[in-house]
Amino acid sequence: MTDNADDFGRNMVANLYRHRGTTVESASARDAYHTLAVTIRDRLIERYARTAAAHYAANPRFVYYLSAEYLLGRQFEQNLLYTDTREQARVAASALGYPLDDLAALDAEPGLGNGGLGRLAACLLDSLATADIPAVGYGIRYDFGIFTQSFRDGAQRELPDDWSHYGTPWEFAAPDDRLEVGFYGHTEAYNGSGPRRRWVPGETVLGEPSHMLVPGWGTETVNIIRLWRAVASSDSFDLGHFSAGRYGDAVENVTHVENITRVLYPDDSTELGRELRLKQQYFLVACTLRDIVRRFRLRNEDFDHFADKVVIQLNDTHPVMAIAELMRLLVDEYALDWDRAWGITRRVFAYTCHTLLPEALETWPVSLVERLLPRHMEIVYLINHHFLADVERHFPGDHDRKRRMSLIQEEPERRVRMAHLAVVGSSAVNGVAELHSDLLSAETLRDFAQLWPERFHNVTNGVSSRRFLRIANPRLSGLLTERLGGEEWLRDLDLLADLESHADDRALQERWRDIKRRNREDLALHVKDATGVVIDPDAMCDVMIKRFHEYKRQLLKVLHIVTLYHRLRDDPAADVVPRTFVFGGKAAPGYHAAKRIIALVNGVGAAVNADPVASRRLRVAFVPNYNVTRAELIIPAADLSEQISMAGKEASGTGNMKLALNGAVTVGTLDGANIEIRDRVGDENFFLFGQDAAEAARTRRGYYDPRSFYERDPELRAAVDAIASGAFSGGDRGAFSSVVDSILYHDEYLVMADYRSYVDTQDAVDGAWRDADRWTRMSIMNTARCGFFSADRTIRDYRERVWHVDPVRVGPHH
Ligand code: 26V
Repeated sequence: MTDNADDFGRNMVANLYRHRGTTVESASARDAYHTLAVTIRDRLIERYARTAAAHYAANPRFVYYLSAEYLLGRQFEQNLLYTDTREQARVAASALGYPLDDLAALDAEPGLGNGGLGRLAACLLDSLATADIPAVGYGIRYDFGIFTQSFRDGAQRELPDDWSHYGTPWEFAAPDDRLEVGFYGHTEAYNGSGPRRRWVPGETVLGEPSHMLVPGWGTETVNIIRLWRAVASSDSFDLGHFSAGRYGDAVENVTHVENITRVLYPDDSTELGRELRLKQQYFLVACTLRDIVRRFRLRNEDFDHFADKVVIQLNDTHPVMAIAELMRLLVDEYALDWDRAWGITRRVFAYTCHTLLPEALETWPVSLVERLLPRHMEIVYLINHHFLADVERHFPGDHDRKRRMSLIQEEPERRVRMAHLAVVGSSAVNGVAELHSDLLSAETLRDFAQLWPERFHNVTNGVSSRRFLRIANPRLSGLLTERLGGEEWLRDLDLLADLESHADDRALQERWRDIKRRNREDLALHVKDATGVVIDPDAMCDVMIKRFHEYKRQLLKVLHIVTLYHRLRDDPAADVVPRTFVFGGKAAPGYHAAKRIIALVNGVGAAVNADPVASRRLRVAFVPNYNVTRAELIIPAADLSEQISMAGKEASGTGNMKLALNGAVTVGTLDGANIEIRDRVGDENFFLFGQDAAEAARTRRGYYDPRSFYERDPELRAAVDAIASGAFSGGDRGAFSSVVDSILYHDEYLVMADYRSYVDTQDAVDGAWRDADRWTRMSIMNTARCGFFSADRTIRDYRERVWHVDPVRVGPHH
């Protein structure tokens, strides 16, 4: 593919005719956007064709990443970068009469995920392609992604996210590859080559795949992500009903089937036990395994080689029914005997756990699984039978252990424990940060780690340097490239360490500060636009961006803001550093406590921003609808990164890594990957506070009286009283009483216990900020020492510890 501007422009005009059926003179902005995207896409398709050919020829071992969620972010800028066509595209866009940035802004973000887990999937796929690893990401093509958030009177409102309303240039549907998925029905015995069992589904639906291209950076490899969508067969539409004017009845069956992939469930911590969600999960699994087996059989015959050619990574428990499904395929459809099938299955799967919250460990009622997937229920019982016999051999007579480890929970109702099925059916299990993996082995999955210690690993998460540094922060990237003498750091992030020796260099420091300031100015423009709040680009940018959850403790941040507000109100000359508190994040629509905290942030923000004294130093900006696109805007502007979860609750965090890489200094607890960040950046470049995981666990187990902290600490008391008094709810004392009661009388996440340590540490943050050279040095050190948190390193760890796969080089274009 040629790369000069004339050719690019000619390709684009041809694409405008062919794909939009219009002319240069009458092209709308969307026509121009789409055409430009397609022109960039052409370059990627050509690489993809070569990748597919190389993979076919090599018949290599493939990584199949199974995830119910992908948070890809916008594709336009990334694909410009990965095809190195930005300049050509700029010229071509202006030939159509549009600035490139205006067209890039029309790119829709496919919000097919909730948060950390979905974004991690996207970062890992990027790094897999960059490392030339043969890989396919499998997922669900939701019609509606994570809801669009807005605020009314400070409270969260949810609107549907119709992300592909205008169609998307990045997706290729493959209706010819549709396949059938069964649900419900019964199982029966029959005589094949001996007595056998099989499933007779009561209902079948069609799964249609589409794919999106996943290019690697600086390589020819383009992998794909394959997303499944449920489609009704054309005879599902009832013409008779329609003719009789019964329009709702006419489409009832169509709607019923297509609802399976209608919407992403927006809960990321509590399982609602919804039948439709289990249907989604099985739909993904059934379509995907059929596809994996089909791909295997293109080049291989004997299932004895299956586990050499296939590794399936399970992203949390959502796709774990794949273990039972592969057993069903091998035993029922391909007539392998049970032991041989189990040997293959166990070698194929690997499982990543992303949580420590007990309420987030998925279980499904046996009664539901029996009804929806009757054959899978039988298979789970059989797996359990063999497994418990194994436990009995290792721990004879230890019935309590068998009860704890069983795939079936008995009380208070019988449920299938998906995490147990995942561990039993996998050859490797990993947590996502050192502390998390340790806690999994020592607590959550202790019995399993005792039985099979060799299965348990840590693979610390990482993030894409291409998206979160190069694309999100072009100013800082330009400086890094200049200082490091090229863009090699984008494939070897450890090279950032070279900056360290220049951390006190005056010229570098000044450039660094200037870049931060200009990034804050960009953010200020967006904040003004989106919220009306005016922020001072010279004020410290204090950022807390993540899902709203009690364990993440946005409430602790609120108490700090109220405390500073009170200090200024009591003494307008109080020594408080100018700060902007930037919040972003969504709460699950049914999670009332989190939604009250959102309303409280907005209430406190309104009071602070309107206060003539406090607003001279402090501003609060809650950016609505936080997503990957907003993250790319906020992160480069951040000075302070809030990572303040109760220790022992946040599995890893990845926003913490993105912020540190962009030179934000962390204020945080010893939780998740914060620990590893602090180990690397050094304690002098990190603001630590609060109880550690062991202390927090002890506090929670013992007699804990949150109210005593309130009684002893006047600043804390004043902050809580102000919230209770209606000061942030227009005088309505009831508005936040549930929030106040929860911290005063239960305080599950130790907000009260950690408050004083947090506020004192924030005073130290103020002190450090006042010394601009010291702060800039800390900022530089954070960037310089966080190369470890590249997702490229994470992929190397998965390769060595879990996957044992080799790269396949894709030949150059001739
Ligand atoms: C969990 C659940 C639990 C059951 C109900 C439905 C549902 C839907 C989504 C999820 C995913 C939540 C888990 C998650 O996102 N964990 C985050 O994973 C990040 C990547 O490993 C990690 O950095 C965060 O600490 C962790 O909270």
